[in-house]
Amino acid sequence: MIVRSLDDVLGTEHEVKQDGWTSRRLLLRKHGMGFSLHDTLVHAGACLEMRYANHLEAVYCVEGRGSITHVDSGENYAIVPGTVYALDAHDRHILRAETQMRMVCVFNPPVSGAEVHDATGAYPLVNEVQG
Ligand code: 9YT
Repeated sequence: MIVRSLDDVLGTEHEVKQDGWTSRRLLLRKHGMGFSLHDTLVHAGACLEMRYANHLEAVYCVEGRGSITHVDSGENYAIVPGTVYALDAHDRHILRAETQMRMVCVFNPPVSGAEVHDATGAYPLVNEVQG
């Protein structure tokens, strides 16, 4: 069994900050679960265009409010506590935070820990050997 807490991550290399968000990565590839689990803050006013070409992601909002736009369809959805969205088709999306949002994010395959978005809004696929 693995037991971790946010305090284990804060101030370490697994607290990853990029423009508009801070991702606290609680479970990583090295934990062997087949997914990674992040407690992510999306900062108030952030407008993030992303497309995870190499990953599937589910995101569950527990605090704050904002919206998500599915770029190809133009569909827009409000995000409030209790909303989950799942990017099951490597969807290009734009996330907007009206207030700071706290999101629980799950990635498949798992991230290794320190990944940041590239110019396309994706994370690289880290191979099994590098893990
Ligand atoms: C909600 C979202 O996608 N934010 C960007 C950061 C990312 N999800 C992460 O690594 O936690």
